[in-house]
Amino acid sequence: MERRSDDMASTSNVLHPAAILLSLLIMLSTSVSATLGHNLVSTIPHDDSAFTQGLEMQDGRMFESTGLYEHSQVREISVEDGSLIRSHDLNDSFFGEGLTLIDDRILVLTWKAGLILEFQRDTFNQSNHYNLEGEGWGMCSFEDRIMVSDGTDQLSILDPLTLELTGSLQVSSNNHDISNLNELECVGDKIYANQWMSPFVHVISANDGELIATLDLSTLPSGTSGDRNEVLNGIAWDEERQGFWVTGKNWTTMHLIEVYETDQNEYSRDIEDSIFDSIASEKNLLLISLAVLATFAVAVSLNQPPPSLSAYNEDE
Ligand SMILES: [Ca+2]
Repeated sequence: MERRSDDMASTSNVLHPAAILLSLLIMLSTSVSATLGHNLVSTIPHDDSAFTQGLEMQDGRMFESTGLYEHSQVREISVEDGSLIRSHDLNDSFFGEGLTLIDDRILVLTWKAGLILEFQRDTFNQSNHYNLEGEGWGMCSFEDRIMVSDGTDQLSILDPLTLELTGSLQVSSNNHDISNLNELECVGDKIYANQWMSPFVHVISANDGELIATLDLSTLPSGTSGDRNEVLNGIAWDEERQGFWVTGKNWTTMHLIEVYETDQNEYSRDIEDSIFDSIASEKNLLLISLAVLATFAVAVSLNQPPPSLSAYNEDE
């Protein structure tokens, strides 16, 4: 025990405030999410009457759900040219939202009706419906669970067979406002989430809800008139092409993009910027850190261990 006390006292004499600040910055940087880049691979037409709410691919086929009362549909569209293959009108009383596919079932959310509608994938005949608590915004599915957004920063988890609520996933981030999560895409162990009224797709860990990265798609052309409601919404992973199809509400185009991590220099700048954003947003931590720095600076200038360590030695 005495040996350990000596080590700690000795170490305290060589600690420099700059080293402490560096450690603080490294600590903060570990909680910062990364920024992703994208390449535009190809573009196909998108029906500009489609108020896109959900987009998903299965076995090379693309399915879309659309919203607005009296205009909501579930659709299959050609991934080659964007043309409509088949569609089915939802009841006029339903405002369609996101969709996902489980085997040969298409599940379509309704916004405020408290229902999830089920259609047969190959006929679009409605085969069932399920109750949903709260609002429905976006939906995607893994093999063992369905994820549902409701416009908050929390996702509901449903059983893929019964659609009963089995849990929830709180999405967390130190630096970003991640409310208004909307259309979803489940890929691997991640959830890609459109954020309503923004050009951002947030990449979320499906395991713990932590925000991993954010994709900024503000440079993609929408072809819209600029109506504020015609926002980016709709993301579907294309396994064959190893990219994401993305579009928006009433967009005239749909884009296939490749997603990549930004280059090292740009990534470093993002991290540095984010670090200072973190410091600004974590005022309490900064104040505590300044107090620690002041204490150690005084201790070093007096060439003696800080009071706390002196007390520790005396106790020993
Ligand atoms: Ca999707």
